[in-house]
Amino acid sequence: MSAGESGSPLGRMLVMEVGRVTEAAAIACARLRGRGDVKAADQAATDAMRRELSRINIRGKVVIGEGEMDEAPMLYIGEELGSGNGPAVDIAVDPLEGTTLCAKSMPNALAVLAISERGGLLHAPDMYMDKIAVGPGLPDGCVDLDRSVRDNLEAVAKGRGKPISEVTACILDRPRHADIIQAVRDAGASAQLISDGDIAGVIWTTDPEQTGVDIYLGSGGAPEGVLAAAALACTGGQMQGRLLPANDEERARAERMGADVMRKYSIADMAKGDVIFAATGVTDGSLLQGVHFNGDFAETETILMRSVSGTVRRVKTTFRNFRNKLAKL
Ligand code: VTB
Repeated sequence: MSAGESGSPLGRMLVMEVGRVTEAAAIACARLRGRGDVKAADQAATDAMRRELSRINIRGKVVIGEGEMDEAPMLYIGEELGSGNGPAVDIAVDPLEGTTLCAKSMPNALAVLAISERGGLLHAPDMYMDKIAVGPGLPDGCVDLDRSVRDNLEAVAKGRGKPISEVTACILDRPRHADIIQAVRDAGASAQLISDGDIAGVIWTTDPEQTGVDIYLGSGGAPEGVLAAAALACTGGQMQGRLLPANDEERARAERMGADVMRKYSIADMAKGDVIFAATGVTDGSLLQGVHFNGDFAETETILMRSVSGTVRRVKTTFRNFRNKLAKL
C-alpha cells in the first residue's frame, strides 16, 4: 500500500490496520472486565494498543494520548509510533473509553483510535470541553452551544419533523449537568443519562432511528471530544466543542498547547482532511457488541470509518487460540 493511493493521503488499506489495533486493545482489557480494577484494565488496553501501533507502516505522533510525557509512560502526547515507513500521521487514542464501565462490566466500554494526516487533529488538552452534537440530515447551524437548551431541542424537533416530546438528548449523569437535564425536561423532551462514555453518546446521534438519541449535550473530556469529532467527520453531522478550563493553570496549559479557550471548535477544527476512526466494543453496548470469549475463541466487533469516502464498516472478527495471541498482543 502506498500513501496517496486513490487520492487519499493515508491510503485506504490503513483502515484495516487501524481496526487491528482497537481489536487488540479490546481483547486485552476485556479479560479484566468486572474485576473492579480500573488501572489494570486501562494498562492492558494501552499496552496492546501501543504494541500494535508500532507495527503499522506509519510515521505517527500521538496528539491525544494517555497524558503528558512526564505522567504517562506510554502513548503520551508527542510519542512517535509506527514502523517509521509510510505516511506522517497524527494519532488520537483512548485505549479504554469508559475504564469504570469495563471495571464494573457495564455496557458501552470501547477501545478507540483515530488517525489523520499530519496536522489534522486538534491538540486538545486534558480538561473538560462543552459539547453539542447532532447527526446528519439537519440544516447547517441548526444547533449552537450559545443557544438555550430549549432552542436547540426545538430546532432538532423541527429539522426531524417530529414533536419535541419525541426528542431525546443524551447527557452524562453528573451534578454539573443538573441545569441542562432540567431544561431538557422542562422543554418536554427526554433526557437519556449515561454514567460514562460520551464518545459513544455523540456517535449515537448519527443514527437516531436506531439509537433513539437525537442530540448530545454537556461537558466531558476534551480528548474524547476530538475523538468524537473524528467519527463525525466520517459520518456527517454537526458538533461544536469549547474548552472549559477549570482554573488559570488549565487555561495556561491550553494556551501552551496552542488551543483557543474562547473558540467554538467545529468538526473541521477538531478533525480535518483524511481521517480514519475505529472503535471495538469491550463490553456489550448499543453501538457495538463487546468481546465474547468462548473456549479458545474470542470474537470482536469493530466499527471502521473513513472521512474521504464516508464509509462506515462493521467488522466481526473471530480469533482462534486467542490466548496464544494474547501473549503477543
Ligand atoms: C468524561 C467523558 C468520558 O469520563 O471525560 C468522563 O468524556 C469523566 O467525567 O467519556 P467526570 O470527570 O465528570 O467523571 C468518560 O465518561 C469516560 O472516560
